[in-house]
Amino acid sequence: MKGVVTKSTGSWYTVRLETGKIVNCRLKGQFRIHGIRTTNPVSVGDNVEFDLSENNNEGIIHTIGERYNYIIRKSIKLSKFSHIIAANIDQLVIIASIEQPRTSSGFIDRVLVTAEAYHIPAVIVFNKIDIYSEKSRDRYLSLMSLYTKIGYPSLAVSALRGDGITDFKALLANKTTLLTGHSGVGKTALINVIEPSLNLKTGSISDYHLKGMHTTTFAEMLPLSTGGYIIDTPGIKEFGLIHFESREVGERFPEFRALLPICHYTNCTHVHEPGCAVKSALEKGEIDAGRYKNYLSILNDENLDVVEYD
Ligand SMILES: Nc1nc2c(ncn2[C@@H]2O[C@H](COP(=O)(O)OP(=O)(O)O)[C@@H](O)[C@H]2O)c(=O)[nH]1
Ligand SMILES: [Mg+2]
Ligand SMILES: [Zn+2]
Repeated sequence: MKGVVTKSTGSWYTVRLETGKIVNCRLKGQFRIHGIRTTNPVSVGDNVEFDLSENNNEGIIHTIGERYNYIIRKSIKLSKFSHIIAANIDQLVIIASIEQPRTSSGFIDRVLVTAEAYHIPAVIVFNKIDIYSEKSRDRYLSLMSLYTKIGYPSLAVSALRGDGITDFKALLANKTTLLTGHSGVGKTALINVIEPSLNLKTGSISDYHLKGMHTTTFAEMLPLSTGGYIIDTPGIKEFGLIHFESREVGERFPEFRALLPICHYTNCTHVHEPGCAVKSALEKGEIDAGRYKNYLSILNDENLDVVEYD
């Protein structure tokens, strides 16, 4: 039998069949996956094959399908090991807000760079457009046009008023989506609007404290009635905190990457090198000054204002 792992609690795995049926599974013996040393051999999002036990109420996983991507977090206690947060993710959706709370472009760019590093397509969704001042409205419209031009689809929505919800729903249909964004931007509210039956708790202040208390948090995939899943990851806090090699950062900015072949030096970091195509594009206003500033911050590994988020 085949299914996808939607939840894992360490030794038990919740496996969902195509029919929607849920089977609780365990692993058969020891699993070793080549290439990475992990604390969890099977993660949320893994496609698995299993046999049903004799009494038919539990499964024994014997095969794990090849992953086309996965995101990891270094295990704190055993630094040589990684914890796979989720596998086989179709897209990363960043929920942002201009107000209450404000999401900085530095945060957005850092998440985008991380998504690029994992080869996961990213989409930016501005929520709470119902409360924006005129100035905030100009801000999100200019950010939307900036990111769309670079190649990141962007959407404006209001979980409260319903703007853009049809598009948001269509964006998630039949895909496995990892949602991210600062606490309070309305991730849970948006999930509730498109999937009221889930009835998730929004704006709960205990949320953060609960997370802080548990050392290990497990991701969960929520099935959508449109097909597809949303990954709700309490442990995603560390997601944006990857360390990047300086050579690598420019590769993760698509509009910079496109210009690198024109830079005089093949290993140009676009900072001080003569004949840099990125810097000349910046001077001409063809590269966004904010993006360039955020690029320098990531390059210098400044923490920007990466505050707590989930
Ligand atoms: N005005 C307004 N408030 C919203 C909107 N979406 C969410 N909220 C509110 O913002 C707060 C945080 O929402 P929540 O979904 O818990 O955020 P999360 O931490 O990202 O999951 C709650 O009080 C929501 O009611 C929106 O589109 N407009
Ligand atoms: Mg929430
Ligand atoms: Zn350059």
